Amino acid sequence: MVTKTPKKATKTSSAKTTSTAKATASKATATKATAAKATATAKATVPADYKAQVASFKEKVLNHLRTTIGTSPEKASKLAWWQAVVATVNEDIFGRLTDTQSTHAKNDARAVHYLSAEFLMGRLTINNLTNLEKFDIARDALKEFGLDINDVCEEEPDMALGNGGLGRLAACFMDSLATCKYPCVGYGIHYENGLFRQEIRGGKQVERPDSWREYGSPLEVCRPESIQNVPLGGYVDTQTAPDGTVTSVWHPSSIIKGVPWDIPVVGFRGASVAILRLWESRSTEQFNWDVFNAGGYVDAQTEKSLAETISKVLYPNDSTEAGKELRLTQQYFFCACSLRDILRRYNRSHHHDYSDFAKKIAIQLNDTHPTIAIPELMRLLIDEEGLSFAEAWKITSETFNYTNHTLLPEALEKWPVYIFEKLLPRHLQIIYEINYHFLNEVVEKKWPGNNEMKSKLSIIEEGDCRKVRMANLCVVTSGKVNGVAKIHSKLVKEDLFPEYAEIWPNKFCNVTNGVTPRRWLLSCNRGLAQLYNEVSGKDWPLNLDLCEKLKPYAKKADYQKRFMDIKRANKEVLAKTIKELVGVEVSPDAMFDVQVKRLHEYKRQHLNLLYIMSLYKALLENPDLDIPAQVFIFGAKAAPAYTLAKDIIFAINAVGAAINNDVRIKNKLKVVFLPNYRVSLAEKIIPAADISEQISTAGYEASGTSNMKFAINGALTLGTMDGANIEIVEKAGIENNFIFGLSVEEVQALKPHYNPWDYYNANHELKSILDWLDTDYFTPGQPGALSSIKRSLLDGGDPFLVLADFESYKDAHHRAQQMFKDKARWAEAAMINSATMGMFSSDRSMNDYSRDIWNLKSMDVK
Ligand code: 26Q
Repeated sequence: MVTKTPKKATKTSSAKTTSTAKATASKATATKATAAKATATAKATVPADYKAQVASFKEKVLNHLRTTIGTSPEKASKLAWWQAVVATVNEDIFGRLTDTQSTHAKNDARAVHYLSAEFLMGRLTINNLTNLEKFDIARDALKEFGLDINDVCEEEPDMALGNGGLGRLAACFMDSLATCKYPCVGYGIHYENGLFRQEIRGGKQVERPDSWREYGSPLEVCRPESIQNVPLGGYVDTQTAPDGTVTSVWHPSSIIKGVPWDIPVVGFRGASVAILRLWESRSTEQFNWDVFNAGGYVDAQTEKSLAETISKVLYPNDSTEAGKELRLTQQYFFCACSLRDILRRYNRSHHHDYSDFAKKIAIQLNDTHPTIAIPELMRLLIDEEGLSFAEAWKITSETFNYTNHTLLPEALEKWPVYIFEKLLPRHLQIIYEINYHFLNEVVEKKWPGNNEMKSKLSIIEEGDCRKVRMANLCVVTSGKVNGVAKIHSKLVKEDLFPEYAEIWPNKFCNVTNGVTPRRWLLSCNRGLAQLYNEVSGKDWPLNLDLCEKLKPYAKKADYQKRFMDIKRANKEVLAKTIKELVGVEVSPDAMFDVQVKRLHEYKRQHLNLLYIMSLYKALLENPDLDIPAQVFIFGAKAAPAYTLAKDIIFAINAVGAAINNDVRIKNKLKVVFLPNYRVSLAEKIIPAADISEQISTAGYEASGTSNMKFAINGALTLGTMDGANIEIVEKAGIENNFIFGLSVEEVQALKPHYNPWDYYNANHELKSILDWLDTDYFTPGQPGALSSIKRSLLDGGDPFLVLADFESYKDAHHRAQQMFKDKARWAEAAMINSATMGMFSSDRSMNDYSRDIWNLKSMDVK
C-alpha cells in the first residue's frame, strides 16, 4: 500500500525544517508548466481515504494518550504526546515484525547476524513514520491537536550507542537489510550511557553523561524469555585420558546475565522488519562453588559488581584504547550472548545437528571489536556440543566474515595475553590451537622454515608483553575480509595484509560503504525529496539510481532555481538553529562550508582552521576582498583523553569568537562550532551545506560516509583523493568538486623524509599564521594557549602532512569561491552531485554483501 502525499498537506506543512522550502518551492513550480503537471499528478494520486487515515491516526494517538500513557490531551506534556505517537506507530511495526519472524522461521531462512559493538541509531520515530509512509498523516493528525510533529519528536533522545562512522554505518545497514528484505539480526550492547553529551564551556569541550533511556524508552522491548548466562574468569582444568585424548573444562568464577532488548527496524514501505537485539548486563547470584570453596570468594564478589558495570557506558574512543579489561569484557559479553541466541534459534529446527550450521548462519564482524566471537563459537561447539576441533573449525571458518574499517596501526586491536588468562582462559587455549594449526600447516607449507614470516603472521605477538592480534585472528578465520571503499580495500590487501593475500588472494574484497536514502534524503530534506518525487517518481528511495533523472535538468535555469531555492530554505532553517545554539547571526546567502565528524588529527580540522586564519588575515589586509561571504561550520567530539583534539576544538572556538566579533571584516566571514554533534543535528546541518569538507590525509580515511550524505543533498566536496571521495568524484565529475592535495602514493613517497620546517620557512604566509597561534590575539591575556597546535605541526613532525597540503587546500577554496559567484554553474554542479549518488545507497552495499560475502537471498514477507 502506497500513501500518496496530498497537495494540501504539502502546502500547509507545519514541518519546522521544511515549510519555507516548500513555500518557496511551490512558488517556483507554479511558473513552470512541466513541474505544474507533475504537481497535478501528485494531487491526482492522493488516496481517497487520506482524510480517514488522518482521522484514524488521530483517534489512535488520543486513545494511547489516555489508555497507554495515562493522561489527557489537556494535561499531556510534549513527551507524553511523543510517547502516544510511538505507541501508535508501534501497532503497525510489531504486527509486521511478527509476520517477518514467522516467515523466516517457517522457511528456515539463511540469515546474516551483524555483530557490532556500536549502533548509532539516532532518533527513530520520524524514520519509522517515513518508512511506513505515514509522516504526512501523522503530521496532519498532530496539527489538528495544535501540535507540530517536529516539535513533538524533538522530545525523543538520540540513541547514541556509537562513536561515529562505524556505528552509524551499522544503523544504515539495518535500515537497508529491512528494506531489502534480507533475513538478519543486528547484535550489540545495550549501553546505559551512550556517547557523552558535549558541552562547550569557555570554548572547551566538557563531557556530560548521556542517559538516553533514563525513564525507559517506548522504542524497545525487553525479552526476558531470551535471557542468556555468560561465564567469565576462573580457570581451566585440562585432563589427559589414558587413551591420550585431552579434555579441557572451564571453571568460570562468575556468571553474568545478559538481558536482551529488541529494537524493531522497519524497512521502507514496511517491506520487512529487522531486529536489533542489544544485551544489557545484570549480575546473577550464581558464582562457581569450586572457586568459592577454593578461597575465591572475594574474586567472585568483585566480578559480581563488574557484571553491573559491563553495559554501563560506551567507550568514547574511536581508535583503540590500550588493553582495558572492561572493554574486552564488554566485547565478550555481547558476543557470548549473541552466539547463544543464534545457537538456540538454530537448534529449534536442527536439534544439535551442526552439519547445516554454516548453510544457515552467516556472521559479520564489524571491525575487530567482536572478534572474540570466533573462539567462543569454537568453544561452544567443542566443549558444550561435543564436536572435534577440526569439525568446529570447519564450521567456524565457514561462518565468519570480517570488515576492516581502519589502517591506523594504533587502532588495530591487540589484547595482552595476561588479560585473556584472567578473563577468558579457555579462549586463549583455543586461540593458541588455531594459531598452531595456522602456522604449522598453512604458513609452513607456503614458506617452509621461514620463522620470520611465522612471527609476522602469528596471531600472538611475542615480546615483553605477549599480545593477541585480533585482526590476524579475523583474517585467518574469515571466509571474506573486506575494506569499505575501493582504495581502502586495495590498501588492506596490499599494505596491511600482503602476506595473507599471498596465501589467500580471493579472501580479500571490497564493499564500498553506503548510507540510507530514507533517513539521509527523504526524511531530512523533504523539499528535495519532493523534487525527486516529481522528476524521478516515488520509487527513488528504493532505487537511488532513479535520481539520475534530474541530471538532464542540471543546466536548465528553472530547475536550477527550484533546486537552489530548496537549498536556500534549508540554510534559513540552519541559520535559525545556529542562532539558537550559539547565538551567532549568519546569512543564508553566504556559502555554508561544513566539516562535521569526530575530531582527529588525520581528519585535519586544523588544516581547515589554518585556512580560515589565512582568509581572516587577507580580509584584515583588504576588507573589500572580492570573495563571497562564507560561514564555516564545525561539529566534532574529541575523545576525552585526546588532548590535542581538545586543543583544536578550543582553537576553533577562540579563532571563531575573534572573527565573529570583528566588525572590520564586514560579515564576510563567520565561524561556528556547534556543540554536541550527533545524528539528529547532522540531519539539520547536511541538507543546508554548500561545501562538504572531506580533507583527511590521503590513505587515512577508510571511506567516510558523511561525504555521501552531503553529496546526495547537493553539497560540493572539497576534499582529498581519499576513501570514498574518490568514488564520489568518479560519479559526480572532478569538475563539479574541488579536489586537492597529495595522493596516497605521494603521501607514501613524501612521508619518510618529510620536514614540516621546510614549508614553514619557505611559505611566508604559513609562517605568519602559525606564529599567530603563539600570540594572545585570539586568547587575550593568555599567550601560548593555542601553541600546542603549532608545536604538533613543527616539533611534532606534522604526522598528517597538514603543511604539505596547505597551498593546494587554499587553491581548492579559491576555486570554490569563484564557482560560487557563478550561481548557474554552482547549481548545475550541486544538482549533478545529488543526482549521481545512486551507488552510495546502503541498499547497494547490502546487495553487494549479500551476493559476494553472505550468499544471502532476500525473502518476501507474507
Ligand atoms: C576500540 C577499542 C577500544 C575502544 C574503542 C575502540 C573503537 C571504537 C570505535 C575503535 C574504532 C571505532 C570506530 C571507528 C570508525 O568509526 N571508523 C570509521 O568507519 C567508517 C565506516 O566504515 C568509515 O567510513 C570511516 O572512514 C572510519 O574512520
